[in-house]
Amino acid sequence: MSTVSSLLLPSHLPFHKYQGLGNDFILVDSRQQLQPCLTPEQVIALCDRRFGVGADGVIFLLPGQAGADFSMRLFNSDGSEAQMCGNGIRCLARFLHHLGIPSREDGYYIHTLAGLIVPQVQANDLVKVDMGIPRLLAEQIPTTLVAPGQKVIQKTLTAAGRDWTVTAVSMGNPHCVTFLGDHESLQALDLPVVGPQFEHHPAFPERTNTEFVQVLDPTHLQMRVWERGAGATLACGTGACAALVAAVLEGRAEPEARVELPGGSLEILWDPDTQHVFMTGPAVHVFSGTVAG
Ligand code: ZDP
Repeated sequence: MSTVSSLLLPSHLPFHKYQGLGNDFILVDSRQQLQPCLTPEQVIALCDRRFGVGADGVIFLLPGQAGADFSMRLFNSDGSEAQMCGNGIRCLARFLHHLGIPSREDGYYIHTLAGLIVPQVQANDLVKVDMGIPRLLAEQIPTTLVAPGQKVIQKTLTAAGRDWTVTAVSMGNPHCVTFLGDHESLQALDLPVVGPQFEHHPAFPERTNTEFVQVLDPTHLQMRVWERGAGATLACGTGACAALVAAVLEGRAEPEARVELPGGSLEILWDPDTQHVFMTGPAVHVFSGTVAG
């Protein structure tokens, strides 16, 4: 990322830093406002790890709408907005819990650009999230890899000078999942070179998050992620859900599995009865502060 001026930092802004498996966020309490109070340039400046606070993204807590109690908006460290954020919504639930705000019986009802998401705070820093039903049709991803109305399951994508077999899943935001063969190494993958070629591939008009996955056994996956708008992060909640859904669709995994990411593990369940995906993992408050004036 190019150098940003600290002049763009929003003076006197109170914020709360949270992380889920090392995927870190600056949380801004905007319950008194209707819109996010920062420009994309200010988001980029805040997320800068040397000139700013440092984070993978900025999350705004906003008033509820469409029957939900609160709303969440998330901006990536490049200033672009994402529809959903799995690790981020666990952090948001923990923040609401810290504020002493009681949830409904099954969790906090949070409106996102991906619809209603319901995180429930549990013991030991854990939060379990009803992530809703994954969307699989080409126009829902969106992707042009196949015709509208069709699913992208084990289709060929050419990137970084070779063919990859990919499955695409929307968890509200786009994901492109590739399983490595038994003799390929996740560690040897040159993510900073390969990742951007997936992210900006012309077959994904809104860009895409990209997961490279190794199946250790049907209940244990390992993955690395290249995130749209944030690059290589230590974890991606929506990405772990997409990886499990893709593994089930390809007959590689059980509907319930542990997904291991560089920052730690998430438990993912794709409930065969309701089709909803449930994600359980930690969310931790790191510090709160105010941007200098
Ligand atoms: O869709 C996107 O642009 C993602 N980069 C959003 C962030 C996803 C996240 N890492 C997650 O945990 O789902 C926060």
